[in-house]
Amino acid sequence: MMVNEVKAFRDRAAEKDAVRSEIGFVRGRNLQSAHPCFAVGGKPNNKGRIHLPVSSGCNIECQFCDRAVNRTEKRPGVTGQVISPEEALEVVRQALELAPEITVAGIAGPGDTLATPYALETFRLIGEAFPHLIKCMSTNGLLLPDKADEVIAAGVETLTVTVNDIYPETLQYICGRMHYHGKIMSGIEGAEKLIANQLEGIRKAAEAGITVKVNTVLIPELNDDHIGDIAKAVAEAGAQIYNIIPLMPQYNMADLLPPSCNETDEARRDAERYITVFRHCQHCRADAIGVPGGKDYREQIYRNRIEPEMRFSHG
Ligand code: CLF
Ligand code: SF4
Repeated sequence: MMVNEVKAFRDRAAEKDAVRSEIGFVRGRNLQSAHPCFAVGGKPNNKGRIHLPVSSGCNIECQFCDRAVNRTEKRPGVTGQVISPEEALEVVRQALELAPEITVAGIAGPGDTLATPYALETFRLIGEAFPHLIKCMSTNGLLLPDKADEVIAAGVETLTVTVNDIYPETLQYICGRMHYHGKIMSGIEGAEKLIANQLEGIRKAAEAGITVKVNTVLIPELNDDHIGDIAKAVAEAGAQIYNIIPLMPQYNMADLLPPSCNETDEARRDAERYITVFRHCQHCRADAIGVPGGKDYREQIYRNRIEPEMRFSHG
């Protein structure tokens, strides 16, 4: 390599290191190496997470979402069972014996974590019993401004908010009806409320020192031509990392085509102009246990308590 090439290579490496160290720290641990979903760069970090399926209820009706109880599907919103916060403690204890590489206790459904009180109750219990685990919550954000103080008090350290659009004209066709403060909202009015609450919730959480990631489901012909705008808005609100999940066509979007790999790559490049992009997402089930993409221990842990198959109603 010529001297100038070596210098350029070193500059690029230094820039990447700077971005990684900006992702955030939890109790002195760099999330880049301690949390599987905050590992930016070319390689995953081989840390594990346990998802605790304590939250079955939801307060919105994403038009691609089909929550289900079964043992076979590998996608978000699916679990083999719903457990109580107390049962979650025993599940974590067993999982850590089988998979000590687990560093994160996450709650990602199968519904929304703030629509019912069980996720926050579980985090409080986990914080007492397993203080070394990073507490990670995923939410649609509708109730985040209302519940931010409780989320902070429960010790949540990393938070994912799913923001599928920042324009109500398109979001209204993605988020469906929502139940908010005893009222049913839909159309532009509902979408505006969801966007406002998500951005306000991200601001509150980030200001409190929680590291915020945003997930966006990439939906052709709805949000695919303005992913950069979404990334910019959530970065300005305080999010530090961004994950684009290609649409898995289900429910009222079952007839849509998912985006191609090229379209997904293009959306990631669009987002990367504003925010660091995470590229190792494994579209985890709500009861996944282990390193994302590696061996899953859920069958071993839940062997004796698989519930009958069912689908949740959107009604
Ligand atoms: Fe779970 Fe999500 Fe926390 Fe990770 S998953 S709540 S941030 S601990 Fe990770 Fe799985 Fe992708 Fe989610 S690979 S689906 S981004
Ligand atoms: Fe499904 Fe949307 Fe509710 Fe998540 S927020 S459980 S994707 S309807």
